Amino acid sequence: GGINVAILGATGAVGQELLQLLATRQFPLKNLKLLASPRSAGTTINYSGEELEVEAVAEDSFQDVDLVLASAGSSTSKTWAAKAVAAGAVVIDNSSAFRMNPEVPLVVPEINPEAAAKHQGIIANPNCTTILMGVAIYPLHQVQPIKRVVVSTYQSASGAGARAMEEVKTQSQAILAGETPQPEILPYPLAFNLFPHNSPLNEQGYCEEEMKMINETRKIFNAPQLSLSATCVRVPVLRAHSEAINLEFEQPFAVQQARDIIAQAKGVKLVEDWQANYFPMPIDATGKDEVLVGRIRQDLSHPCGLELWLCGDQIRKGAALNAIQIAELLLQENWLKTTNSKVVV
Ligand code: A2P
Ligand code: 11C
Repeated sequence: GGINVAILGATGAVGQELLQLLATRQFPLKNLKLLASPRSAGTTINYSGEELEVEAVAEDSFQDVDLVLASAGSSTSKTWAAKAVAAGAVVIDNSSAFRMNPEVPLVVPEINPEAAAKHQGIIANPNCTTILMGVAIYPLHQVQPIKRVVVSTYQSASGAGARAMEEVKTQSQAILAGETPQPEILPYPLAFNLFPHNSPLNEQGYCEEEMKMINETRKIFNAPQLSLSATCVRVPVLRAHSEAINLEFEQPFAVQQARDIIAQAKGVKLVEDWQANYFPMPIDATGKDEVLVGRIRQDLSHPCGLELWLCGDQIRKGAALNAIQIAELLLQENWLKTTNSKVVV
């Protein structure tokens, strides 16, 4: 039994997490292929006690591969996803390359598992900040439709990749040693600093990361009219993003009811100790599957508003875990086979 899996971007931050999850979740794996850029070809990665060699992705990489877990950036996905599908594989893609393509399902298993059934070879994994917000607010949205979302993010270095995480550490050490290091991976110094997310800006002044939160949430919730606004900020945290979220409903939403819903919802964990003033923190969310949610309170400025705070492991539920959960869903529902032979893109 088991299926043949290839990880495209195996040497990256998300790729490494995918490997860990495959090893620990009893994933029905027959054969595992590790793919990355030519830079990594020939290096080895330990998987469950076995040294596996990394290969440079190439035309023949997807022969006999059932499932590709891609996390090597959007240009790499654009180059290789269609080739993998043509070779008979299903691709779960972590990049932004196909997310807004109407023919590509954009899936968070806790929210819209049924969307995965209609795939034509590619399923997109949403942006990390979008996934974390989605699993936290969708259970509330199901009870009473959300009218408007205003979110501010505090995004860790991991969202910019393994090298950015390393840069924050070396930069911190250099600054503590009295030096003024030049940033190389990130655009500005992140140690002892923060900056608005540096993805490209549109004419209205929103960056790509903010627009992803807006457009992807609408698609996942199947709520094209939902009003959202976002401000995304990079902070000197290693891994685990935080978000301050303001929700407006049509009618007042009782705080205690919201707490009860969050306490029971899948994929989230209510973390609140009002006496101790203890709420979710990135260090507590790191390495956890659940998105930690707390500080749920009435918005003092609006009778139909709620405020909440969350932290979630960006690499795990924000990326690798969500992708693995999609794969598990495909296996469980027998949706791995492409029902429609048309290849998108
Ligand atoms: P490599 O290590 O060979 O550069 P991160 O998001 O942590 O920066 O990781 C990015 C991942 O994407 C790495 O595994 C990286 O491989 C891979 N990658 C980047 N560019 C390419 C490419 N052109 N072809 C294949 N894999 C790529
Ligand atoms: C960040 N979430 O923290 C971003 C990076 O659309 O998958 C991932 C971009 C994406 O910077």
